[in-house]
Amino acid sequence: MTETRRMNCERLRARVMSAEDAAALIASGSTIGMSGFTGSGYPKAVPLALAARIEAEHAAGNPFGVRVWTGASTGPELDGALAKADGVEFRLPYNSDPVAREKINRGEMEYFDMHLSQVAPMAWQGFLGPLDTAVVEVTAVRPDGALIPSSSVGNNKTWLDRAGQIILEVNSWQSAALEGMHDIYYGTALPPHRVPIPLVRPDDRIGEPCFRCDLDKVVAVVLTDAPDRNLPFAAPDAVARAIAGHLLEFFRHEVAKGRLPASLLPLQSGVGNIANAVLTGLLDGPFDDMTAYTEVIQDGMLDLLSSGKLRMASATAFSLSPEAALALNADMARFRGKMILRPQEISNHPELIRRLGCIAMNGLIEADIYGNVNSTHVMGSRIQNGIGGSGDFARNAFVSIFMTPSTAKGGRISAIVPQASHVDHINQDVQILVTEQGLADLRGLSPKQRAQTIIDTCAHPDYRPALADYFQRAREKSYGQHAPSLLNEALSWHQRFIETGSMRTDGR
Ligand code: 0RQ
Repeated sequence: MTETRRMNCERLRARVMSAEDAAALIASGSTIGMSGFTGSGYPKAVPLALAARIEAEHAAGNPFGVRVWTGASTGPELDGALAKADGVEFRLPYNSDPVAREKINRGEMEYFDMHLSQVAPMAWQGFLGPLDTAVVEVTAVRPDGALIPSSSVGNNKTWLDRAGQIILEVNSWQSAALEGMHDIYYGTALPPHRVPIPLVRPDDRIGEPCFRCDLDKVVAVVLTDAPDRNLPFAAPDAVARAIAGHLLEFFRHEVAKGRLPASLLPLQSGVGNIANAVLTGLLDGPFDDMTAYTEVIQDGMLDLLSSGKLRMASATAFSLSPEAALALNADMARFRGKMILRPQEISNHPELIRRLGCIAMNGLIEADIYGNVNSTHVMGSRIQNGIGGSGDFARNAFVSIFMTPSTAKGGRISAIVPQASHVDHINQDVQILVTEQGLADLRGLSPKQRAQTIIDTCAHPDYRPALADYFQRAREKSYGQHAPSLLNEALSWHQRFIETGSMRTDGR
């Protein structure tokens, strides 16, 4: 049941309307900045109503499409519904919806995959064009019109400030106890007026608990009561546990060497099951009083907060399984003092990541023997999700870790390849590479040393001989000897999968 008591602003009461009426205020061809980040805090009613409207317009023979900007991934009611309706002409900055992914890979939707820290600055710099409408989910509207943010902050501050008109969804499913958890920083400016961001510890609060909002721009308020639709995490399997084990051993080693403090440094953990498994592994590790300065708070991070091992977590959104989201909602008041949600330009800010010395841990699709990482494009051309925040963190971290199972697709593909078919993270930004086979510390190694270490430590034993053979021949025949490569052969390694469905050479 929707709660009108979440909408406390007298001035906006006259703007309360149905999602259908609100969607009717969006023109074809317009650019919409929507809330939403990794399945949290996205609008749930207006995008569905807009999708229905688009379908009706198409059925009547009228073209209708919109350009959609968000924080990151959203949910089926937004990306899924709009993609199904063939309503999205252009999308940025991150997508993990399967329907939208298909459209993008069929060439039916344009997609600008970008660093998440750069979305708000680029919007302000005017590089992305005008923003017509903001559609933003909030937890409540205060009497003075200030907006209490929802389960993600993302780019909402920027959308509210930049958009010509604003549509609010006030979602009473979100816990009222979210009030006070957010820290919205209004001190960013464009060059040459930029100043240092006054954040020196992950738990520093430098902003305000609410979004400011020009009430004259609010054209509609839609009341909803709908859950965030996050995906469940798989229980850590043997591969995930082995990766977590190697990482814990590495952290112990670095603490013993005096290169990391006993409470480690602020953790950043990427998306997916492996990242979540590593957090779960830290529950049993010897590290206490840890902090997180990251993008998303996953189930594993909540468990660490509950156990007391993690003192606090700063992020821009929750990325929880449905069960964990319900449990958190029921217990939000207990967690509120231990979590801060910030705009993504702050959660992912290079200046802050470098200053705090984050430990970045991200997944990958493939890494080559020199440590270049492909996070986004299967076989170099098919987008999976996007670079997300992995580049913001990898380039600026105290130590940049990438982790992956050593094979994909039931062992038919090696995650370690002679030459990455697409590069998101250059080898200079990849310091530690870890698979279930082992952990390669690449810091201070030349390309040839890196190649030997990665083949020996990270590659699956089934693929080691082929990689070692390639590396040997590359050293004999390469044009240059700094990072030996045989260009035709490196590419045919991938071609083999496309032609036979397997990278294996033994026919299995
Ligand atoms: O395909 O779904 O068809 O089975 O890729 O792979 O194993 O489920 O891995 O969920 O950990 O995601 C890099 C995609 C890994 C993720 C990536 C296929 C595999 C499967 C997914 P199916 P898994 P994960 C901050 C951090 C970029 C954004 C980022 C990601 C599918 O980590 O999106 O880091 N990273 N953000 O079968 C062919 C290979 C493959 C392969 C995997 N070598 N060849 N297919 N797959 N490896 C957070 C944010 O920014 C929001």
